[in-house]
Amino acid sequence: MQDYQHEFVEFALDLGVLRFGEFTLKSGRTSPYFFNAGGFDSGAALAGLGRFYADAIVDVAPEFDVLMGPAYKGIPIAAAAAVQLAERHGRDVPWCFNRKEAKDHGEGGTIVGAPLSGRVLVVDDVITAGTAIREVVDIVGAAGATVAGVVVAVDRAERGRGELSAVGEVERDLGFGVSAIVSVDQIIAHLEHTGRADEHLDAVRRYRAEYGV
Ligand code: OMP
Repeated sequence: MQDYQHEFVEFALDLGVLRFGEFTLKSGRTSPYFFNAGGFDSGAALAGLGRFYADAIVDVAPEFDVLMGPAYKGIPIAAAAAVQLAERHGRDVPWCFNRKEAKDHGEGGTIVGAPLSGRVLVVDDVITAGTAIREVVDIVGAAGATVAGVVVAVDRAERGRGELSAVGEVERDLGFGVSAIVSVDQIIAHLEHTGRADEHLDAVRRYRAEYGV
């Protein structure tokens, strides 16, 4: 595990973005932990988030023509990552996001920002069962563009539709890679290493054993 991954888990814990309790997920599963990207709710928090994504993009993302943040939670992530790619890495990349509902006046359409064309790097918050990512693939495909890869903050490493992991299924079915700043195993390793959230560790391990791969 890299230093930046430890730092990212600390950052998310400090901001209460990574929290413990009882949460119902989109998949219907009841999880003892949750990553709420909406909790990066100040300028400094968003700048920090953008740095982690930008570092991860430089580190692991494939070549791409445009950065895309799916509505809603991907939008500030794409904006923050684009800023930090320019500021810290000297890479001024085009970026865009989609609207959930098409607009029929003004500039119209569902895509805001740079044209959604060519090789698209999608940035989003979390992958659990892979549903959200499959929806984005449809949006990108409808624009005549191709998803080159996906970068998320957290890979919960859970089963997708079958016995494979959600990431494994997406990679097999859709033919691009999904990378994460951290996986749940790295979160667990960080908690074990630091002793933080010690009282929740067993519940997270049990959940991982039940739904993980
Ligand atoms: P899937 O579509 O099942 O992959 O779930 C991913 C989505 O669930 C994310 O884009 C979030 O909207 C939401 N989510 C979180 O934000 N944080 C979590 O820790 C877990 C989920 C979730 O519901 O699975």
